Amino acid sequence: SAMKVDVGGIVVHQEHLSAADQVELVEQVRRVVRAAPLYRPETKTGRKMSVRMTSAGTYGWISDRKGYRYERQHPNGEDWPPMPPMALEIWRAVSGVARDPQSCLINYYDEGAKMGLHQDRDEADFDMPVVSVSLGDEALFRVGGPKRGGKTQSIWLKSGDVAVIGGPARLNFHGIDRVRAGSSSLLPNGGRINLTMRVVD
Ligand code: MD3
Ligand code: FE
Repeated sequence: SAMKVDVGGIVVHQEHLSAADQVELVEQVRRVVRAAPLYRPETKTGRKMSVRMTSAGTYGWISDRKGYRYERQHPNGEDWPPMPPMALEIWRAVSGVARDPQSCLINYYDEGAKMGLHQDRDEADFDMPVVSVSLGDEALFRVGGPKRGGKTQSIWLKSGDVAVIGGPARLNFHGIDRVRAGSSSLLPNGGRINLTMRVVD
């Protein structure tokens, strides 16, 4: 089984997915993206995020001029497609909880995309963990404590890594500083995909 490392209370299962499993999961993600296209969410202030997003499952995370929240439909008005079966399988293997996730957020980072330090607080029950799967180019992930401005630690997340965020780390600030373009050949057009599974309500 994979090597586990702890970074700021987040358990990263390095190389959790074999090369063949990564290819299969990317195919399942492509099926979602064909039905629910990636788009760049707007923030309240009208700026577009650099990360492209879509979702699968009962709920998707969205942001627009009204703010951010979970919704049952893509901004195009259609229900989100079913969660990729392999994503659900990964959750069941590593989450440590009996409930299944209700949302799988799909983030796509091209060269230059990043995600500023933030907390994930849009879910009802912070006792429920978050499970994240990295595919494609490596990304410099940063995690701090539960207050903005504290010390942070960084780790390069690589294709096939699975991170489990639970317990006290669940409300820690975190973000993606940058993506190392060309570091993986998994995605034909390069870039990075991150899947984030959550229980929402
Ligand atoms: C640490 N995504 O979608 S996943 C997000 O790589 C998000 O796309 C990043 O942060 C990405 O909200 C990081 C790993 C992750 C997810 C949730 C966390 C780390 C976390 C919640 C609390 C602390
Ligand atoms: Fe987050």
